[in-house]
Amino acid sequence: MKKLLNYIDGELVPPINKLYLENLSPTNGEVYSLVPDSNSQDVKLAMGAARKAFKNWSEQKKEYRYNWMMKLAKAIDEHSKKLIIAESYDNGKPEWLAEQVDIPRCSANIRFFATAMLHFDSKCYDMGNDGLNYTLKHPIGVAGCISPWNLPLYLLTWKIAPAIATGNTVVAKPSEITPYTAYLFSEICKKINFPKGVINIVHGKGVSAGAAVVEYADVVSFTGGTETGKVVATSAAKEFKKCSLELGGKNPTVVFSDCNFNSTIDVAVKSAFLNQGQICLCGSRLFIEKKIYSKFKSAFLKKLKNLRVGDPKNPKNNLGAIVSYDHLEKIISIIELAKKDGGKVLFGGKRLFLKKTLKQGYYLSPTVIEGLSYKHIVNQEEIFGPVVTLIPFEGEKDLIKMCNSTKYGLSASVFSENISKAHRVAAKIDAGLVWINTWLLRDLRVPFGGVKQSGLGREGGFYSLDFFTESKNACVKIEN
Ligand code: TXE
Repeated sequence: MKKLLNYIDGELVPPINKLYLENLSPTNGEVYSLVPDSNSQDVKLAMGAARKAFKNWSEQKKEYRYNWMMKLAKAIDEHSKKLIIAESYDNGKPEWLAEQVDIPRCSANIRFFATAMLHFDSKCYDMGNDGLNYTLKHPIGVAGCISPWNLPLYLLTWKIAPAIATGNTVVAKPSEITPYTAYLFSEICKKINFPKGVINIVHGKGVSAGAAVVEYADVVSFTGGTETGKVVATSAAKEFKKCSLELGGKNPTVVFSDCNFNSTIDVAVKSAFLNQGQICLCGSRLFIEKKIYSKFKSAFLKKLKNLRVGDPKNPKNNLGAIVSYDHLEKIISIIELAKKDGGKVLFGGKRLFLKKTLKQGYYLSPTVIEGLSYKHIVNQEEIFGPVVTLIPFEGEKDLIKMCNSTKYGLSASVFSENISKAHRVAAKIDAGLVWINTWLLRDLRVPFGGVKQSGLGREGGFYSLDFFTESKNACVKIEN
């Protein structure tokens, strides 16, 4: 049985307590590796390595860090096939999705921030004859980067890259549910002799290893559930640590009668079910203008008939497995609650059992529910699975009230060929990101993050570089 290892001070090492957690593949329900069940002792070791490496790494020229990051990105691309297969097997997503999105984005994240750092500048405030102000942007120290299981290596590199580009060093804690590609990433770092101690990866549970990372890091970047985000923020607040939180969402997809109907159907299906609906940006509440509700419903359901759930290795399959048995059970319990409270399951709603080696895998049909009030808990709480609800609306006032009725505010999509109306609605929806006539069209420079209980702060482009640095203003007296 493969035992994964922590990556500390450039070496791959076992947890000090020699304890391991079982790691299953959701594709077949089988344990296929063991993950270090690290605790604060391992995290302290990693923090020591990161602090030791910080002085040299932070004092090097930007070009030095750029060169190492570009070398790392190249090495990721050279190992992409192995990473794709591993990501799919560990998370359950289709291999084609890992190949088209997850893994290419890992090296893209690293290249993007390595180059962004070369253009990262600051302002000067000229006081004429009196004085001159300039702003220095210094790295903070050791960045604690904690990532979730839905886009494992994609989100881990999205945090590590800006942290090290700005001269910080990192102790990262990947999700214990999907640790494998983080482990392969650390093997790649070791293989190219990436400067020791700059990147450290400690595996383990959130309540032990994760909590220790938050406790000992100088700055914290977290992506995960809203409830966990509250725990992380509370811990970071004790020492006024900068803390970036990317949390859950309950994102509206708004469809007006004057939308481009066929393309809206295609995008709405993708937004609902990509990565088995396990993306914080997925459109899980579909608000359909009343006059086209039944037309949209039948076209949406017809489209679902062509969606295939199955072996993640088969490129013809659209959906793979749900990430874990517990998460599968949580989603099914929400579907049962919806039915109990009068919701009508228009499509799916059941676990699927595949054949032969995959029969113990965690597969679930894409599911569509209608007939629940917008205030019902199924329309209020994030499900984070292939389950969407249809809600008719009349008039913008009614629509905005329903869209903004949840505690979340991450993203939204608005479909209408009337751009003034789409813009007006986009401006009124509580969200950090709004797409008009599209979904998940991403420019890495834009501010990425949520409002309300979807998060704190923004990632992306210079927003990330600003987060991982402290601004210092220097003011010089000008002698006349
Ligand atoms: O997140 P968790 P998970 C949401 C979605 C999902 C829920 C749970 O609702 O159902 O989060 O997903 C570590 N101190 N999103 O389980 O539990 C944990 O080990 C420090 C939205 O992935 O929050 C893991 O590495 N760390 C999100 C990471 O936090 C702790 C994407 C996330 O775990 C910790 C994924 C603690 N006390 C899930 N407890 C998005 N917005 O993209 C746990 N962890």
